[in-house]
Amino acid sequence: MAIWEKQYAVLAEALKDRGLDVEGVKARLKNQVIELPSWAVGNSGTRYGTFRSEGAAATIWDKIDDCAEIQRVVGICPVMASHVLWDVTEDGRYEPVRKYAAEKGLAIGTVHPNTFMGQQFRFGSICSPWKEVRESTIAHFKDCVRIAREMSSRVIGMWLADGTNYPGQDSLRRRKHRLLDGLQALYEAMDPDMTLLLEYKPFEPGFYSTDVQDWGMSLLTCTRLGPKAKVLVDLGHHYQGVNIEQIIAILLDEGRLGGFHLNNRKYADDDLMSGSINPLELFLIYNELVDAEQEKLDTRIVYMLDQSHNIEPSLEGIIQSVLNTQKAYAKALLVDRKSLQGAQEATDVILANRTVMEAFEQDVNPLLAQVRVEMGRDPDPLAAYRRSGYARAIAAKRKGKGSDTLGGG
Ligand code: RM4
Ligand code: MN
Ligand code: MN
Repeated sequence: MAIWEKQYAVLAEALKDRGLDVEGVKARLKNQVIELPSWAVGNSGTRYGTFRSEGAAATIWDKIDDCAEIQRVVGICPVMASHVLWDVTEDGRYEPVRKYAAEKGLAIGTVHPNTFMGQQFRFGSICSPWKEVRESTIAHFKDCVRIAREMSSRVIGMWLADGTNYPGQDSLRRRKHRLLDGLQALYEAMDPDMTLLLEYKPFEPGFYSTDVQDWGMSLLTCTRLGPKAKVLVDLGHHYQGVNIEQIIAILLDEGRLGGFHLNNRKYADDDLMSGSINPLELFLIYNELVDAEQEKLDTRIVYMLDQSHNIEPSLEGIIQSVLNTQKAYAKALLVDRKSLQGAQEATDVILANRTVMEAFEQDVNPLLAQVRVEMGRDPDPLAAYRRSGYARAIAAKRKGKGSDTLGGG
């Protein structure tokens, strides 16, 4: 018997004693889904440069292979998100992408249009004062709907780099009108069962103003557009000290939380591995999600990683992020909600806080190992990946073919 098996037996016993449905917790952990972004498996970096890895994926086909390998070891990532900018096919057809992914056991998730890379975007995309750019961006949006259909994706993920650099550069109100007009055109082109996820970001590349700068602006825009539009929260897109879990709670309550871009940061939009810098914050976010789940709110939410693996090997960084996120969810599932509610109603601040922290402090590794084994996976996905020799195999096979996603070399 491995040590984790003994630890799992003790933990399961203790949780049952507390009246927790351990089988139910395991079932929910098995149903967790995290989308893998196609672009994260390739070489990615910072604006200062990219450190290349031998064997990094260069084509959409390589990316599918890599995501399938990650899924083989983690078991909760059967979906790959695609970025139209970096995932172009040789002939502009995307039906073969869906087919190849399906052969590898993957579905295609969120489709991301390109609104930032290209000379035409100097003053923005749909908010640009240049009419031709607004029109060509809308035409691109419509093409993204076609691409999504061909790949059987039902979700369009929208991040706009639109903003200005100097006071007076453009009319902030007119830009707001252009924003709504552009998104309205996309919204109308979407199928009735498609969802539009609108991401916000406080600054960069615009350093004076950003057209969708915060969750308020995203929510306002989504409300104007209609029920198919929801807010996407990228965990790196807030100023320091912002209480992200409270934003999550509010959006959940309003039925407008559509998706996450999971990553972690120390300072700004650092795109570090999910749960690597502030695991408590990730846990508290999941605590709100579990709370909403248990109160039967609408929790059809897309969880996607959006990270940049600058120095660590990409696939290992992604696996580690998946495991960290899984851990946060597992801990949140263990919160003693009855005691918590009791303490809250009795205004017992200390006990309420202790109840939440006890779940955070719980070692859930044995529980997750058990879940993985029940799913036919290795209890330690990272070790399984390292043992497989996959990194060596792709380095030999793709020699000299790597390409960069972000940051130029
Ligand atoms: C942004 C944002 C978007 C991503 C771009 C490249 O900061 O996170 O999701 O598509 O970067
Ligand atoms: Mn993002
Ligand atoms: Mn970002």
